[in-house]
Amino acid sequence: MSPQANGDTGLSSTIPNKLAQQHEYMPGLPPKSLNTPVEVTPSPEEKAAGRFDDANIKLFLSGMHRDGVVILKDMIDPAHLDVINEFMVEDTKRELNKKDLHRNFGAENLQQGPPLTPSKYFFDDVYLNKLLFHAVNLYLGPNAKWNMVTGNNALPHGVQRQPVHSDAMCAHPPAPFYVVANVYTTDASAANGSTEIWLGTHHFNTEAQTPPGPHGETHITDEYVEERKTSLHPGFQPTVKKGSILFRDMRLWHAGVCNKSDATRYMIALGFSASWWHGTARFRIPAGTGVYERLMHGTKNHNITPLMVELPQEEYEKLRNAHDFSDVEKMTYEGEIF
Ligand SMILES: O=C(O)CCC(=O)C(=O)O
Repeated sequence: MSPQANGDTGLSSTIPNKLAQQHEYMPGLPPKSLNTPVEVTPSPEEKAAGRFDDANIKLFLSGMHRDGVVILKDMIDPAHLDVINEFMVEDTKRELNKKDLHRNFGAENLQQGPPLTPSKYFFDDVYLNKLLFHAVNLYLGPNAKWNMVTGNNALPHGVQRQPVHSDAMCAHPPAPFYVVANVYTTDASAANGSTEIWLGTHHFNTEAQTPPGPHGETHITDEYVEERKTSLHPGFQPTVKKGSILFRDMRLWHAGVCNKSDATRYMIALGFSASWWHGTARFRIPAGTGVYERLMHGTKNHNITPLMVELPQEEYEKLRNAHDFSDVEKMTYEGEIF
């Protein structure tokens, strides 16, 4: 393969040869210089078994360790996401009527949890996706804890973007300890505000972050952002088809950017922690609705432990769109030393 075909121009002649060899060894792994995330597409057999095969495991882990993010393609029935999206469009109208509505980082970005009830909104391929659970265990190790269910809404006609930030706003080990599975309920791209991501930045820690603000929030310092912008790996907005999952290491730099389209861009976020990470988060579910039983049953034998707090339905509904994680949904921010 020529260096041009491999996307690696401007390098010494021996390096493209090495990259070509690497590409033959793992065809699905785009050269690092392309600044493109790995896409892993499960076969019908892998979907039926709920397990990735060895070739896809190799590709997935290579992408995650190199880039900190991978797109898991065609994991969810798009028709299920249409149903959730329809709910979220109506939910957004209700949210926008609220006084003092919180906007994440001051941008046109709302925290909104997806509906878990009534059961017509609870889809197994969204919340109990065996391939997703397999990916979580491959990356975080066995017995991962599932402790976050939330979502982000990039409102139409956005004009204010978020600062580049990492959700791992604490001193953490230089190892995978938390992942977020982002599920867009529509096709997502630069046209409608897909999340800006910065490949390879999961290797940074607090040295790249501003001191914590009043709620513990930090962002990436201008100095680090500017330097990265001029590197081969600036931030960009990926194209993610409805039904695919953007699987990212929590340490990855990213930002909610403007949705310039006319329609809401909604994205579910499911968060999983390594079993050895002592976060105290739990996600809220409505009590007495069967959601608890369904989640316990659906995660059994999949090495995933859901950590939940059951709330009376009314209270749950009030808190579904809570934006702060300072209470039970607090994720990992407290850090830990042991
Ligand atoms: O909605 C998005 O695209 C990302 C939002 C985000 O990163 C945040 O609110 O912290």
